[in-house]
Amino acid sequence: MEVAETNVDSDAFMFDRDAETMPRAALSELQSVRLRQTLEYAYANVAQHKNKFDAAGVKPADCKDLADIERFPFTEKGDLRENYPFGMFAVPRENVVRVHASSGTTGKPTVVGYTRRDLDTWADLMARSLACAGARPGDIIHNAYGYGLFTGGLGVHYGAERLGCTVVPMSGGGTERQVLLLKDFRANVICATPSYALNIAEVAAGMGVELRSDALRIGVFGAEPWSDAMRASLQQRLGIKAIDHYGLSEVQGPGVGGECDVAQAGLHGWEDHFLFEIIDPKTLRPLPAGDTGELVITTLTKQALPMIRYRTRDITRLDRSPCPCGRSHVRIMRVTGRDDDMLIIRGVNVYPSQLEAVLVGFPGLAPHYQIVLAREGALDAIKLEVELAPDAPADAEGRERKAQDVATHIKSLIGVTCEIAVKSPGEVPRSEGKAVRVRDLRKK
Ligand code: DLL
Repeated sequence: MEVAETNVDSDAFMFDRDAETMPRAALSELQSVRLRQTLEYAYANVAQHKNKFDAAGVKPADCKDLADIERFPFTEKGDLRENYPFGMFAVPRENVVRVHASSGTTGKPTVVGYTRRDLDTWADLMARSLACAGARPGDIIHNAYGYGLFTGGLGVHYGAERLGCTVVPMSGGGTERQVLLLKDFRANVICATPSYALNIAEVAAGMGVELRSDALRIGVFGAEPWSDAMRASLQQRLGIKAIDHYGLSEVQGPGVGGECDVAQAGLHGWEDHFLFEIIDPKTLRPLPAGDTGELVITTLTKQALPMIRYRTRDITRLDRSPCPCGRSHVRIMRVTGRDDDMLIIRGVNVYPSQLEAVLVGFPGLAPHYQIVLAREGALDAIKLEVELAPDAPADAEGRERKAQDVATHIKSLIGVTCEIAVKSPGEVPRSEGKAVRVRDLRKK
């Protein structure tokens, strides 16, 4: 009986109504109270925050309303590195019941920690995000985010359990097995990076397995930038609604913001637990409402690792217009990339996801690509490796034509001139987690 009851597709599971539809004024009031508490808590318990507040000449009591946040100093990845591994925890290490870490391409990893209450909040927010994406209690959730130090696997896992779903804890890799279990278990929801989901779809096609079914409805994709072209491709190949999902380990992991299945247009950032700002990454000043810039996040309820004005480096804008789903929380628009991922190709600023928007769905090309940076003499050279679709003409003439065609489109749509290398099917590396979009061969 119980199962039947929790399976009912009722509104009760779609919203944590009180929290998700809270009127704006009440939400701002809640944020003000929690912000003030967080500033006081961080100042009293984390030496790094205290020292930075003191150096900037501000005290927690100077925060009278939300706009005063701009008087407080930023926190950056470097602060975590300097205090490696546990130096920014606001609670005794014994009260930290879990750590995660990001590998970090250079230097030491960044380590993050959670108290029991932090894990509880995380599971709640992840469950909220999954429900917002259209998942329901009783659904089978195939979780192909990596388990381990990466926050994706365990973060999604506990949220799915909290929602009352059946979790299949796959992690990344073993792609043929992923295909078999997706099919045999009749998963309703697939969670993965978009690039890995594409890999799974392609391997399924190669195995002759049809993943589109009346069971599989939703993909919850995030942890890397992706384009609307990629969304269209995933929706078509898997027969699902592809929903964007955002988070980062320094402020929690997944569950910071999630798209709704109603609008599929921007990620509802959970403002009862986070304060979102957009700054100009050069002047570090807040930008006018709606402008595009760097997302900065302050945690409002974290115990183990409160974060004050964390500079995410993610480039986006905030949309406060009402969403047709009825949720009152701000929408973080699609993150196009990180300011440190921006390429400067012959003087033009380009994010890999802009190139992706041209390449995915391009006639005769498979949706895989890599950008190779090399040094030619004193100049940086950029080569774009694209891959032929299995049925496209693969002779020298066909490749040359395709290269010219791609170069022309990129020039006219993005305004940059790129050298194009046309690879054979399967030659561009596939992802099992976060895709490596840029291969940097330049000598340091
Ligand atoms: O990637 C957490 C996560 C797991 C998010 C599963 C979504 C799903 P980190 O490894 O710390 O945490 O990487 C965070 O990934 O600052 C962005 O640059 C990027 N990112 C995450 N989600 C998106 C997204 C997890 N939906 C960094 N779109 C962030 C674009 C994203 N970029």
